[in-house]
Amino acid sequence: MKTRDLMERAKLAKHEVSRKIFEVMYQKQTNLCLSADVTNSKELLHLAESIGPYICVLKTHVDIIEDFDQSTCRNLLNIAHKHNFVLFEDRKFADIGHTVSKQFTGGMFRISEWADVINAHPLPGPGIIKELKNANKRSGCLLIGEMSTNGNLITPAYTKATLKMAEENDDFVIGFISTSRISHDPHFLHFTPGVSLDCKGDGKGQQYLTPSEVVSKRGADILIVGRGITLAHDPVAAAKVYAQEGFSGYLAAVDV
Ligand code: UP6
Repeated sequence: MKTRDLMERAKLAKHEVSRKIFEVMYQKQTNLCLSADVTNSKELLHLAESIGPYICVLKTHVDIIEDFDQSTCRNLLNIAHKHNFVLFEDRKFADIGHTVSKQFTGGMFRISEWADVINAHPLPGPGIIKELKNANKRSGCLLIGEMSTNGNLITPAYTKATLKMAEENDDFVIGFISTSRISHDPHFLHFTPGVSLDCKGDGKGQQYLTPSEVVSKRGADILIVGRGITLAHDPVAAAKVYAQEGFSGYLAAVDV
């Protein structure tokens, strides 16, 4: 990677959303993405409000929220605006183009109306990207090039093909979900899940590395932390620790 300077990377960004993420990372000095995997709107909004000051991105799984509706959505957008972070819906689209475009724009969640960032498995081929892009170019898309889970079927060749697909669609693909740096181009963002200071795994396939391992050694730009924060005795204090460790790791990291 040629540069880790965030404002330099903001200038190189090819999509409005990646530019905004680099700017927010710089303004708030944080590379923490909170994975707010809670099951009701009240808890989601409480996490967004209390952890909001320490994050650049808030990641949701809206389909696990029992009472998600338009008011949840409006409140979440207001909090995101107030605390200056972007919203990432971790829907992991993985179907034929025709289906994903309906899942993205319609149904109960109307993801395209509020999500700044979405993600997709490249498995179905380029049609998935084309149709998501046709449905709504305003959101930026992360391609899942690697996973954090034990025994996942992704191979180096698959990851390489993911990179090629991203490069061919870099007006819409803003980066990757990955556990290592898979592109050396500074305009792409790497989001890394499977981050915990306390655990090595969750007994359900998840594997954890520490913030410094993912940022300094693996070259992540943004660390995704869920239960390490949400299940902590004091989630705000935990978020501050992850944010501090993550960002100091980013600044100290050598180019990889
Ligand atoms: N996630 C992973 N690994 C991946 C891709 N996505 O853990 O390879 C997502 C999960 C969850 C979050 O869906 O929302 O990141 C990790 O949560 P955790 O920190 O509580 O394990």
